[in-house]
Amino acid sequence: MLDRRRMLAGLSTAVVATLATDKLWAAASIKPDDASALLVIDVQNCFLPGGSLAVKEGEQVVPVINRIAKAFANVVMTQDWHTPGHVSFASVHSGKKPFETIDLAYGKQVLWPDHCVQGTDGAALSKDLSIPQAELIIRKGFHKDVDSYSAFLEADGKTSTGLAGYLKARKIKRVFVAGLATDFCVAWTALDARKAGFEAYVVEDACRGIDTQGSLAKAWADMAKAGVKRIKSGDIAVGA
Ligand code: VGL
Ligand code: ZN
Repeated sequence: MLDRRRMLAGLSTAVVATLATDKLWAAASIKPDDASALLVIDVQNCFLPGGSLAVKEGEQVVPVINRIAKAFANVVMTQDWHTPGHVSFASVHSGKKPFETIDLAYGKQVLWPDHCVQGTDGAALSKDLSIPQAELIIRKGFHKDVDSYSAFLEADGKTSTGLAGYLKARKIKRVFVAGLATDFCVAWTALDARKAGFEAYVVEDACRGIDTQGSLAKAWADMAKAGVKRIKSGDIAVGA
């Protein structure tokens, strides 16, 4: 017969075991497979400290991305890649300042400081990224009159970058999105990934946001509604 003390001891062992199992499970429950791709969005000098559109704490995503990238056989990086005098630059709209908005033929456009001009050092990927296995670098925003936050579709909502076709041809089913900025290029990429039929995960601590006019809260709400999963880098199993 079990006495009360032994019963309690047995119970607490079971509780501890359950907690420990839960914790291990939560610590690294997602194992990227061959049908998974990491999309590293716009980790470019312009968005890093000293850049013309520096994202607060932007540099902090780099070590996190380098670490999780080890878990991925498939990595695509993006570069915001604007023409000089791009329509998204406040400097080409007289009387307008960065972070104000204007109405363009395709909808509302936030105006930005000049950034990520083709071929400039500001448009270069961070030299601290270390993802030698990355297979594709996709450039976007290179049409002078159309912006492109999303790695899939330009802001006109119809011009494709070709990324969905590439990923489908490579038999990718799920994408993990990281980089800059959470509320613009990361969010628009994750939303378009869902629209194109991919499972989409955003790795929260591998991203940082700009947060202008409530954009960050809105982006998370839009992503939740679209079925984008919000995870942390610790949820991804890296290494053996
Ligand atoms: C981005 C604003 C303008 C981004 C790009 O990478 O999130 N944001 N261009
Ligand atoms: Zn841009």
